[in-house]
Amino acid sequence: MSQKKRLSLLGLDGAAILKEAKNLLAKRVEQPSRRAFLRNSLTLGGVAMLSGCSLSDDDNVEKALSSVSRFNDRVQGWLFDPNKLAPTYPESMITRPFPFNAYYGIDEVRHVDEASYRLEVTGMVADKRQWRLEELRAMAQVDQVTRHICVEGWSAIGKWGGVPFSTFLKRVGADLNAKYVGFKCADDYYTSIDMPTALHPQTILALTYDGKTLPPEYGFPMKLRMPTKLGYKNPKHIQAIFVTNTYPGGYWEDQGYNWFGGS
Ligand SMILES: Nc1nc2c(c(=O)[nH]1)N[C@H]1C(S)=C(S)[C@@H](COP(=O)(O)O)O[C@H]1N2
Ligand SMILES: [Mo]
Repeated sequence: MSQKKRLSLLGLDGAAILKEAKNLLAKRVEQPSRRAFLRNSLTLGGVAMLSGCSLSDDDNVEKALSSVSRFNDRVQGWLFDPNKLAPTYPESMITRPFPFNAYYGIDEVRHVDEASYRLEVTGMVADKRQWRLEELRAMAQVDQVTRHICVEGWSAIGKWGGVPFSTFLKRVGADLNAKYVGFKCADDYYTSIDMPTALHPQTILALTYDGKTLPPEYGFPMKLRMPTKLGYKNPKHIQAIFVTNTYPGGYWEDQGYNWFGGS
């Protein structure tokens, strides 16, 4: 995708960014450490992807800095709320079609077979038995319309339904004082979250998208949906869930993305 396209997806104005970049360039003499900061800072992981430019050129560095900081400002507003609840939206605001994203292209989407699928639950839980999808569908379901935000520089509103994750964790007798909940996926993806986020009222083990069984591209048979976290923290195609005190990391997190990734 071109840089212009990415910026326009962010609702950013290229000309305005250029102007800001020039101002920043003018200030460079007074702030020699700024570029080094941008290059080295892990909290700006994904900066090159977001801006679509290589960080080898002064102009691009400042453009990237500017677009990232504006995107971050907007993201803060979407993720952080005084009530600690992420915003919800009317169904009329659902983004159609909803974007697909993974570390591979859509032609390589994993197709998990429902008949043989079993969700594994291990670690610090009392009940380590495996779950069939039907058993999860039999539990009380909720749904919510929330915004998904990807660090690559796009966001979209979608509707996910499923079991509140806190209900599930209590049902399997998880140690709610444990530090982490980790996820292994049917592709090579993996991630992990802190226990307070796992127990957050808007964190759901999603079985549906837009009122229908979660399609393969959005993570069949299930994904963890957390509107308080960035896209990469929301694992699709969950195969195993484990509760642990040992830091499990994550696919992108181990490559420098911020582990907390949200509010
Ligand atoms: N199993 C798995 N889960 C994943 C990913 C992935 O590559 N594999 N990508 C993550 C990222 S970076 C994003 S933005 C979202 C995309 O979800 P979507 O395809 O429903 O938009 O999935 C997240 N969960
Ligand atoms: Mo993402």
